[in-house]
Amino acid sequence: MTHSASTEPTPVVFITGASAGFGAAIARRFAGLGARLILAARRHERLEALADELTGRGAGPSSDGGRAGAAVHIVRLDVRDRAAVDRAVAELPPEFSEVSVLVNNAGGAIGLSPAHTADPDDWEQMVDTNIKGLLHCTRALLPGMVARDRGHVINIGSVAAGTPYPGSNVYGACKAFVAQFSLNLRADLLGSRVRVTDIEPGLAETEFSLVRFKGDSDRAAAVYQGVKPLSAEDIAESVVWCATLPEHVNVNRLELMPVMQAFAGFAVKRS
Ligand code: NDP
Ligand code: 8X3
Repeated sequence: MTHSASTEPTPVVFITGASAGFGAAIARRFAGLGARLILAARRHERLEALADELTGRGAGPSSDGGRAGAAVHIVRLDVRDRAAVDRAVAELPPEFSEVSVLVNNAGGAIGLSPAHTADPDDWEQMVDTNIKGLLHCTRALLPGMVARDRGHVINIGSVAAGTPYPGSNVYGACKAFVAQFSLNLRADLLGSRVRVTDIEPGLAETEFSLVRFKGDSDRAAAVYQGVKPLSAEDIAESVVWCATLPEHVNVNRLELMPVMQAFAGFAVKRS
C-alpha cells in the first residue's frame, strides 16, 4: 500500500521491523530528512498508523517538526519468508524501487534461559529472524545497489555480539553473525560505493524485553528499572548519522551503551 505526499527526488530507505521500537524511530528520523520510506513488519495496523502519522494523512496538523508529508510505502512482511521478501522487493512501486538505504532492524531475543533448558523453537525463531531474515533482505536489495553504485546496508547488531552473558546463547551468537557478515560484505563490495554498517546498541528501552519475556510486562519493566537506558531515538540518531556522512566515509561498526551500563568481569564458580 502506498501513501504519497512528496515528490522530492530523495533517498529511498527500506526499514525492517518498522512497527515498533528502533524501526519506528528510524522511520520518523528519516522522514524528517525528507526520505521516501518503505516500512516493513508483520503488524500491518501498526505500519498503517505510522504511515498516517508520517504522511500527514492522519487526524490533525503535524506537530512533529515537519515529518508529515513523507512518501511512505508499507509492506506486511515476515522477513523469515524468503519468497515474500523477494516478492515485496520485486513489487515495489517505481518511485520506491531504487532503494538507497536498507536498515536491517527486524529481530530480537526470545527467552533468557541457559542453553540446556532453552526452547529449541525460540532458538530457531531467533536464527530465522536475526540471521536469515537479514540475509533475505540484504540479498534481495543488494544487486540494485551495486548496479546503481550507490547504497548503504545498515544492520542492527548488538553489544551481545561481543559480550557474552548468561542466557544470551543463541541471541548473542546471531548478532555475532551480523557483525561478521557486515564486515564480510565490506570485503565483497570493495570497488562499489555501497556502504555497510553494523550498529551495536546496549540496553535500550523498547518492546525488546516484552518480546524476550513473552509478554511478561513486569519482568520486562524490571530490565529498565532504576537506570536511564538508551532510547529508540538515540539509535535512530546514530543510524541517520552513519547514513548522512560524506559518501566516501564508511562506519564499519558503532557500539553504543547508556552511561549507566558497563561490563562485568569473568565469572568464577568457587567450591
Ligand atoms: P522491538 O521488539 O521494539 O521491535 C522489533 C521489531 O522487529 C518490530 O517492529 C517487529 O515487528 C519486528 N520483527 C520481529 N520479527 C519480525 C519478522 N519475523 N519479520 C518482520 N519484522 C519482524 O525491539 P527493538 O526495536 O529494540 O529491536 C530492533 C532491533 O534492535 C532488533 O534486531 C534487536 O535485536 C536489536 N537490539 C535491541 C536492543 C534493545 O535493548 N532494545 C539492543 C541491541 C539490539 P512485528 O512484530 O510487527 O513483525
Ligand atoms: C539487546 C541488548 O544486552 O539485552 O541486544 O543483549 S542485550
